[in-house]
Amino acid sequence: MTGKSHARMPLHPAAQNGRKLLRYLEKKGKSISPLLIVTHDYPDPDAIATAYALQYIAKKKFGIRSRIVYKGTVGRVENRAMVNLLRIPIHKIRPSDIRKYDHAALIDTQPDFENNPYPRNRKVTMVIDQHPYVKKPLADFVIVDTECGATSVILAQALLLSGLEIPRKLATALAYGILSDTLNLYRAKRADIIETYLSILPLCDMRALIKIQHPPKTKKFFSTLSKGLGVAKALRGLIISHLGEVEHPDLVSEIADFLLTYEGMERSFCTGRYEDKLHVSLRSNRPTDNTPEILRDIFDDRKEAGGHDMVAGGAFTVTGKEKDENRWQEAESALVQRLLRRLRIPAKAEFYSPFWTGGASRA
Ligand SMILES: [Mn+2]
Repeated sequence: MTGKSHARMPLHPAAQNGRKLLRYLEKKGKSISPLLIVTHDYPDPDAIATAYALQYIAKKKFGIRSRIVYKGTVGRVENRAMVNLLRIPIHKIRPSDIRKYDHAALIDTQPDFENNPYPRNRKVTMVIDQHPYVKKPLADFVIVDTECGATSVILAQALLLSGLEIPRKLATALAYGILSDTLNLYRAKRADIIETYLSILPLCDMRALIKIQHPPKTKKFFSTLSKGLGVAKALRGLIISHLGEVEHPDLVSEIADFLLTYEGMERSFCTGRYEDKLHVSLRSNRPTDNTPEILRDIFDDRKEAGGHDMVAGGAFTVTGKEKDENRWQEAESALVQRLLRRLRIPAKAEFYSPFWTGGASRA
């Protein structure tokens, strides 16, 4: 539909945003170079692909140099496979990065969100995101498209409109970013999301894409999964699992995704302890659920939870240096109590342990 004869046809929303981005970069050019590209903490494929595409366009078309940084880890095996196979240059943020770069682009996150390492008191140059905001982000340039399915869609459109050659690695990253954020396009609410994906797909390295989607998983993953299943409790379409200490926080969302696939389940809720924080994931397959809103409602500090569509996550500090088992447990059970209340499940309703194999005596 983007053939030459249709040049004056109105662009669909993703393409409009792509063009808006190109125009901004053209106007600013080297005045915003070098640019610090900051993703959200524990970046997911969508954040990684978006950052990578922004770096490519900025450099190749406008001569803007940049560095992609994140806080936390790239934990999920799929995400690590993506970064390794496609050789995506993303780096752990260093304190000196904040000092050295005058310009920052926040990707798949916003200045007011708690899930990025950029100081609240520092001016942000660009924001490109899909998450709903409470307060309009303060920045020189803002695109927040809550209906775009994945932030990668905006960058894929910018790339398609830029006239640049599209490297296979980059196309593959964007395709995976779109797939993973939209649950294989299931959550794609607009036709232009699917159009964008289809435009990028022929340019992909299909072998790399399949390897990213099915990477070998570590023993640690299976032992965490085993534990998560063992302690899982379910009632009324809700399945809950407290993983205890985890090797990396992405395991929490991974297990939550997996538990949601148990037949009869509509929502999954998972927690994991990492360093001094409790990491929390909530998943739903009820299209009417505003999952991020549910999670925010059960957090003390609403800013510590977020997400989009039927995916939500968050983290908050529970304990200091002395790891206090009681405080962890209190935090976990307080969340569950609030969640039950929020979902109007009576407190006296009884959980069952669907996968418990440790003996008959367990309550
Ligand atoms: Mn995203």
